[in-house]
Amino acid sequence: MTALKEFDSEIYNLIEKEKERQMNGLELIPSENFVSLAVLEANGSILTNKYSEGYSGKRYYGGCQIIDGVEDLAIDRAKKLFGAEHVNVQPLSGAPANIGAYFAILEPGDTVLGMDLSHGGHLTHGHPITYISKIFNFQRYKTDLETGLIDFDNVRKMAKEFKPKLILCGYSAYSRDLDYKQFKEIADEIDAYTMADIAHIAGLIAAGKMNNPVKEFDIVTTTTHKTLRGPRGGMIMCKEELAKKIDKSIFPGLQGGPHENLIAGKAVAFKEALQPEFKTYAEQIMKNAKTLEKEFIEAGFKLCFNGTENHLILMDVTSKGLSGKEAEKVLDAANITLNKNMIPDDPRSPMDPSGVRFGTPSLTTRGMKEKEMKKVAQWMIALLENPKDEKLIESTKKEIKELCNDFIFYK
Ligand code: DSN
Repeated sequence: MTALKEFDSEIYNLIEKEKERQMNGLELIPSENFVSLAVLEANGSILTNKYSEGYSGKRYYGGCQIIDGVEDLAIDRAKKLFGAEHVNVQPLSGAPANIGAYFAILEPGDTVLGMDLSHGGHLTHGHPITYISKIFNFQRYKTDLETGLIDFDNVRKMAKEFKPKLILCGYSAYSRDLDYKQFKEIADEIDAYTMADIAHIAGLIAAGKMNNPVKEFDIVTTTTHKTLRGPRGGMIMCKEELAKKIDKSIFPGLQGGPHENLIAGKAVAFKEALQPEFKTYAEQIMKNAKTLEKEFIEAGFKLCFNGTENHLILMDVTSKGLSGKEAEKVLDAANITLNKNMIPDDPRSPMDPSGVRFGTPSLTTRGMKEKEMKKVAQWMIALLENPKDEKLIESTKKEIKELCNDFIFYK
């Protein structure tokens, strides 16, 4: 970054500091990851200069012949990766992907059945604070508090009662796999569309480690930067018969010019995910999550949804006398980064909820395995059980730095 360093040392220094933070700490936010240098180079390339509103072969700007090739490659690779009939790689992120999908198939006032936020859903799945909740009528189902699974009898009951035009699944803080067939059966009974938001687990699905809704569902949305390990961005996959509606909804319905440098980054990440090593990576993410699960259960912590079948864990910390905010703070002080999070039917507020959410994609990218996960869990447990012990915080921070030195990802 010589040009940046020379021209803007303030931004350069902040980027260097952030790199140091990322490398000297344990990144456990389950929606984050470390992209390869190849992805970074594509993201930072001269493709950022180009306007290309429209789609391949039908652009509103001249000079798009090369850009078409970039976007076509991204689409072809995504189709291969997920078995999708049609792919739109232009959504700027997960929220526009979801909103674009709604506008493609719904009319204002239509009903959508989605998951409650505190049970693992997402803001864009209809939380009352969002603008889309003023346009569509969102009804929210929940998980079964005993089993941690989706209560399909209740989903069916709600589907019959509210007659949604769309049934939505796929979540941001849910740690179990999903039975997409059951959602599809219920949707077929009431002639509703099906949509899955696989943002968190896309990499695990691409690697064949979790159930894939793409064949059965009408629409599947995702971000590209979580377990899929690509650049920040979104993507929509759908059945061929919805292709035109989806494309029109993203552009010109919702967005302007796509960010082709990021689309190139997506193409590179998809190529990486098509390699055999990516399967090993996805498998290790899940093994690492299972290792954390075991350690926390043995230490008497309460895991929501009865544990994990993917990359993340949602954990109630109140039984240890802490709130999610306090837990986040003490771990942060020792360079362990995760996020406070609501737990199902949380009696506390979103800014100071009962739980924390953490996961293994970033540490697995750095090459950490079960042995390191045990250490990570032990550090976390000791800190959560002794949150006021400043000496412990300082010594843990030092030990973490030593471990991190053996797993530097960005030199
Ligand atoms: N903000 C993302 C997450 O952390 O899960 C979802 O959009």
